[in-house]
Amino acid sequence: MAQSDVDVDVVVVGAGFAGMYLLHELRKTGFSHRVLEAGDDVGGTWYWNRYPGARCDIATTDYQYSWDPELHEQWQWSEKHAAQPEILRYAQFVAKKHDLYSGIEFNTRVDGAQWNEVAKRWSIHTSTGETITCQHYVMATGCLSVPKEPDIAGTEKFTGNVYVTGRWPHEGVDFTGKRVAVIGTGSSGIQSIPHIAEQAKELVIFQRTPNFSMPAFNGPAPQDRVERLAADRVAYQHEARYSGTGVPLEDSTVSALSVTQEEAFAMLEKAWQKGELLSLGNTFMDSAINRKANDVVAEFMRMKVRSVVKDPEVAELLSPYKHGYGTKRPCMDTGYFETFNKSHVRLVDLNASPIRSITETGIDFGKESMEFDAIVYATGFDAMTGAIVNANITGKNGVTLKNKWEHGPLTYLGLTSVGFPNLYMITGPGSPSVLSNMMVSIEQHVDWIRDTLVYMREQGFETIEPTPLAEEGWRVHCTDCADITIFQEANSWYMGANVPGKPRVMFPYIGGVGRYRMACEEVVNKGFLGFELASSTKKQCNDGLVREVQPDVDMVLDFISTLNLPAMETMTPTEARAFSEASSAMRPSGPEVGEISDGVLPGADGELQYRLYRPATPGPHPIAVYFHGGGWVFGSHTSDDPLCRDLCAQSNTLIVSVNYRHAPEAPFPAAAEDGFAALKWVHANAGALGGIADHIAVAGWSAGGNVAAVTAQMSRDNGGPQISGQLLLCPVTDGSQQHASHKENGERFILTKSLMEWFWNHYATPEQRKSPQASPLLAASLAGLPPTMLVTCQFDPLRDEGNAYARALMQAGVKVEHVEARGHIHTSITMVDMLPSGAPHRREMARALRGFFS
Ligand code: N01
Repeated sequence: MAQSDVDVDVVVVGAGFAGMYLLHELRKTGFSHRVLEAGDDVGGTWYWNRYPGARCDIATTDYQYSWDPELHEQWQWSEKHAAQPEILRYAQFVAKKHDLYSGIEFNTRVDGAQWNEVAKRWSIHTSTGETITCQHYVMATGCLSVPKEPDIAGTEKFTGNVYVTGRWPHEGVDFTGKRVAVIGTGSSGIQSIPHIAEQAKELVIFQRTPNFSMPAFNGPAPQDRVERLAADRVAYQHEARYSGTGVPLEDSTVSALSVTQEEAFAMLEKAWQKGELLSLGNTFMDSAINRKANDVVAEFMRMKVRSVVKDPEVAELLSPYKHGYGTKRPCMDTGYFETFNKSHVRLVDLNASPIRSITETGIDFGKESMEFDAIVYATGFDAMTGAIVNANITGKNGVTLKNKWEHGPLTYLGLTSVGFPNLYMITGPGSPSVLSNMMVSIEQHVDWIRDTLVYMREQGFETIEPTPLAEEGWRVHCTDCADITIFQEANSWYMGANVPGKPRVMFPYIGGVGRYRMACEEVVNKGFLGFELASSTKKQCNDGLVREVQPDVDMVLDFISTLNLPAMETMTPTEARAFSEASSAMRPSGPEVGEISDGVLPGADGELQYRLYRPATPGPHPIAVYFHGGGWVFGSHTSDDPLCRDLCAQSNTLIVSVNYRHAPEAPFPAAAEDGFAALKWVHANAGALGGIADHIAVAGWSAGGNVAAVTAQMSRDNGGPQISGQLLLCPVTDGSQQHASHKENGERFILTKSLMEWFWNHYATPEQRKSPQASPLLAASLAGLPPTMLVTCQFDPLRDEGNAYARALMQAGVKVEHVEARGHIHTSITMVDMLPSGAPHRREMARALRGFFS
């Protein structure tokens, strides 16, 4: 270890809002510390970003500290969206009030840090030549603090004035009478361009990607927020902390696809008039997850551009088409689009006329060369990871964070990383950070770090480090969250796409501030789940995963739990049927298919209704005889309508959904016998139905999966009809209900252990359940059954009996494709157009169905 000049409990890098608050908390809790800051004042991002027009996009009611209630009385904001000088003054005011200046070393950079595994301490090397050792090392370096190197040829040649928005001269810049080029139209460009245009003689804006921007309508803070805050500050802040973005907003429950464009635009206009960054994205529940829903918002925004910009060609160039609204950080402006109506302002579309080179005197682009007195680079940042990996951090076994993160940042909770004990990142990658009100996220991280340090001190632990399992689980969860959105379609800095060579992953956590906070709380409440805490004499490690259920499924479960619905097993079958029908009526209908028609077919004991879903393509088509879910007690030929449509549309298969008889009126073996009767009838009438008789499969979900599996066995045992495959989604296969998943997943996941018991009690006696026609897993032999696609869900009570059936089929020589749907529950894959995470599995099911007939 390098010779240490001083040893402290904690070293903090950065004196922005995160470092300042942490310093305050370290003093309060009595940890020795050093706080190092590269700049010569507090303020972080607001210290560096002094370009004209720089403002915060989050309203001042929300973008302020909550930890010192006196501040709210002592500091009055002048505007709804404060400008950079005022925010910097606020930071200075807080620093003076709490005597923070005395605890910060300015003009001090950190050159590198190494973990010493023997001493269990970090060695920090500073630009002042000092080496500090410490137990805990905190990077409070901000998410957008390292400007991106301009990746444009010839930048070094220009002899005029060069400015970078993120490193603006403190004394300001006067562009009066100057020919100015601005490269970049993100938030920094969009905010600064109107101001530069006011002074410059000539202004040329080089745009690679147009951005969505709305006017800030700056003025006094919004009255409704001011009043809510004044009425009950604590409640307001609590709401912010558990909200989606760190700003109290009611989540929309309206789908953009459920209203006409006129209605949608009226709703968006209302949001627009508010002049709040999050209002437009929050108008519809699905604009972040559904491309078509997003298009509604995007078109509204383009309409707004057209209404301001007089030249239609320029308006078109300023209108984003290639990325969805919100998938790149949307902007707030004051007069941005109006600027393009000025005669001395020109827009250059870099897609049509790329920059060939910066020259000594200007810029060569397309077929032109232009001379400039100044070039402004508003080209963005090496976001989220730049400041951390550039700090030369070396953890255990000489591994650097830069190397470890070569293919994307790996963190647990965005706070810590395996191999780097006692290293903490405030608003690091994998935390909501830039997708949230930073003040709320900063405070949460500082509180978490403070409480963890106090806990370790009280318990006598020297080190804390996440486990590989927990870190990988968090990576998977972050990816799951991103996968259900359309964010990954955009070449945004959220995805690392703005920096050449940076891995393309979603850097911030997109699951929401409140859900993230609950995950952090859960980790702590479960004895630091996924962390190893250790000292020379003891160790504590409750290894595990904090978020395993798919994020959209989790949201639905949370929503359902707020409804306090009665348990179905407390109802009579008639009540349960009515309840089930009423719930189904609220679902999205599923995709269009060629034709839907209803009919009747002869069952084992009387007529059965069926619904036929025909693909839009010319027939004849292969056929799947489908059996619905509902525990043999409820459901019908129409109750799995969205799933049947989806299967039909995606697999190009004719689906015949059969309404078999239900228990308790028609108990075992009625459903099984009806299943087999329906199969025989469909086979005999395949041609008339528009299908192909020797291309028939059976399919079903839940109890319907049971009926399908039993039907396949009956056709094998009774000389046909020959079937090409069976598609079983979460099937009931074993009436013993002794599998571990019944207990493990017996509560909270919609299908409960007790509901499953209720179903069985209505359908079959304990003795009858031993029959393979009730429990297909118990068949003497499974040999000779058709190729099978079997899907089981991780959080389904029926998971293990489905898994057992898949294994048994394989052992019997049946060709089986078994999908174990991670993070899913019994019902989630059937929830078409509601739960995006189920879509890939439905695609797999449709592919398998097609495959049965090839
Ligand atoms: O950076 P950006 P920013 N040739 O990356 C273009 C926060 N912020 O500094 O989109 C030509 O968004 C690039 O084009 P493209 C906020 O979170 C907040 O403006 O990559 N052009 C883009 O147009 C924000 O999102 C506030 O195709 C090049 C622009 O430069 C984040 O900081 C204020 C190029 C960069 O936009 C970053 O904003 C300001 C090249 N080689 C910032 N390279 C407030 O709260 C890049 N571009 C108000």
